[in-house]
Amino acid sequence: MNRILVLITSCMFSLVLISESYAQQDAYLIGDDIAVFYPNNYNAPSHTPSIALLEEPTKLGEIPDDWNIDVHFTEALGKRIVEISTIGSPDFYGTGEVTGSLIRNGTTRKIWNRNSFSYLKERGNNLYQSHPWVLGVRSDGSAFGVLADNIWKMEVTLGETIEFNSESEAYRIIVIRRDTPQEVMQALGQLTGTIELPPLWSLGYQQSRWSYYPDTRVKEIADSLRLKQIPCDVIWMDIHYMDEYRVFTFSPEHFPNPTETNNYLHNKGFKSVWMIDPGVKLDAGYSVYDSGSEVDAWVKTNNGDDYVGDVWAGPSVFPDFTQPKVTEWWGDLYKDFMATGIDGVWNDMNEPTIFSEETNSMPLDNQHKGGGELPEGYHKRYHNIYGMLMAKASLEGIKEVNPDKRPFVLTRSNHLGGQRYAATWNGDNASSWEHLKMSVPMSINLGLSGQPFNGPDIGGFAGNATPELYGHWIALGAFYPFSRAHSIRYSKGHEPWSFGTDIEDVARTALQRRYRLIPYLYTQFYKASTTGMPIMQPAFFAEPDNYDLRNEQEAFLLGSDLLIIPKWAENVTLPKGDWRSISIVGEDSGNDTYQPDIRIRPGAIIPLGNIIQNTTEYSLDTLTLYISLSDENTAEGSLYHDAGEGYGYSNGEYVILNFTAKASEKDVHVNISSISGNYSFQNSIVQVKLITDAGVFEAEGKWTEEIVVHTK
Ligand code: MIG
Repeated sequence: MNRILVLITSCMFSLVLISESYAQQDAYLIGDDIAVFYPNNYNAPSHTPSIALLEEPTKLGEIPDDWNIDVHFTEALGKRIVEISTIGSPDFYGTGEVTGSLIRNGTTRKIWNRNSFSYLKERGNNLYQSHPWVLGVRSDGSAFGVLADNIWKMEVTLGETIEFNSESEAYRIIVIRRDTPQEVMQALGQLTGTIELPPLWSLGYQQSRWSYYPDTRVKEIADSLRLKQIPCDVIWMDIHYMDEYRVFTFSPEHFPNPTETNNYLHNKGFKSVWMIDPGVKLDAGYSVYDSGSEVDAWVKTNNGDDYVGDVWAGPSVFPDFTQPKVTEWWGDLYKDFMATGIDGVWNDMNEPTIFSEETNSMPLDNQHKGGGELPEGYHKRYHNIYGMLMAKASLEGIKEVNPDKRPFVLTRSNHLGGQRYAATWNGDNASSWEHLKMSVPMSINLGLSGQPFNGPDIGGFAGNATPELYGHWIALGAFYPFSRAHSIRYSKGHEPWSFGTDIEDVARTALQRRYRLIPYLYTQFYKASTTGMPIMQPAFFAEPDNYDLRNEQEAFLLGSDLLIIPKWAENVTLPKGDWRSISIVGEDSGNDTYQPDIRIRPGAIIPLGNIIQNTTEYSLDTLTLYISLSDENTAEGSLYHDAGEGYGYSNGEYVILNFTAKASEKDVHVNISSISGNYSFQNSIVQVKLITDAGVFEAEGKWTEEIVVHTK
């Protein structure tokens, strides 16, 4: 009776008023200055368990009196709207994988996973991933984060206020308040999880194209990299390795012996990553189709039939990853697959993309059965997390096959929190200057949305790069957290030698720089995995209260201690202080056409290793410390080190070295101030390079002793 009354009144209301305002049902603290806001018509079963959050929030206290971020729930035209108003005029960031400029103010972004070749759909406002998340930074550098805990299609508009709207049932909002943007990122990491510490090899340079085949071509690429002494860790296998695009199979013609191919790569210090798409060819007699049908694995149409859509393999069916029995079956498929010596998995097309549909994806009334924690629901509800659930199922399968190895999954589609399962790349960009330049704010905003392990296709995917463009792209690409060159089929390949010997030299130098920086880079990955801190950071992280840095989107920070300034940058604003240029492989970036300028933060100590050809050669036997003193004549830095593989680190088999440097009148004294962990490592020499205005001063010593650099 009551319900009918409410229905009638709310119908009348929406007819008369169009917009209806909801009071908050409840709001309370769920962490230190982290609050949750519920609309009064919140219906928990339609939104829980949360997909983005690690755990269901619990009440820890009341909203404090000085709370200054208002959350207002309304409804209009069948959409549930939330307006979040904040004091000051904050700059907005985040919102996931986005085109356009670093600052998101004045934009509307559709939160709906979608294949977008060359970022052409909706003028680039709608890409492969969904992150209902906004970071706000006020003029004084104080910051906040807003998370809409909803997996449905949404829009976020960033104007005077932050406004989310969705056709879903009303959803809750979580707000984080902090003194700095860095602290907001850490809080996001606590709420939604962080990346797992990846295998060291995944930090290396990676070579891909659509596709290297047959297997002899793969070996040729690997041989050329070694012959030409271009550092590289990974070769990628795109869809042509499969038997007529059947996932989990190998082409008898082109890859008759994948184990032998993987062995060949391993013997030369390479790892291999192979693609797996979600679509399974509808083909009785094909073992994956048969075993999936046996567990009734497929997403259903509204009539309850298996849904069939066209992808590479032709008419195909799609696993329903909301069902535990399906993820288990899917995970098991990796057993034989990984047994061939495959090191990592690339999940593509998982928006999901379907060629035969006008929408390019599944009908919204397709049915997912759920099970375990997830309720049954239409595709409309689960669309945005289809890719995330696939990546999770892949990850779990791989971990079960190789419990002692760190997994590596790359996924094209994902959702807020999905950094827990997979790294990502920025989809099908184009070989254009615009896309090279845009890759910087894109990657930064993905990092500011909780996904630090990302990078675009180096060289650009669609179209053909010119030698100049490729040269600039690989020179910069050495500094993306995920550093992989890739290219569309029939295009000019993006191998370092594809554009002549001059550009080959550019690529070699660029990648040598990356490999020398691995001790520093790995330390940043360690921090990302333990704190949620992005790896590629906006320049304003150096000085959150310096308003001039807020839209710096050409130069960026790699970790907190290195500033990377692309050669094509036209208009950079740098943080205050004497960020000095460093040369690390003999390059002279000041006079180089391609290599970005690398600047070291005053007060930082950066650990570097040797130039190596791949991470199997990695060691700390020779360690170099680049030091630049602060105005107080001190510096500090740290280094994380472990076996680079496996889980020994979770049992204390790691070391963290903390370095300090302090100037006396004539000398600078460099020490290891503290060590934690008990991983034992070889080190015969530590070289110190003190970067000053008067030049570079050098010294050598042992890591167990103080090293003194004479400066006079
Ligand atoms: O319809 O597997 O984004 O990296 O090379 C294209 C072929 C399917 C899209 C991916 C791209 C990959 C390509 N895939």
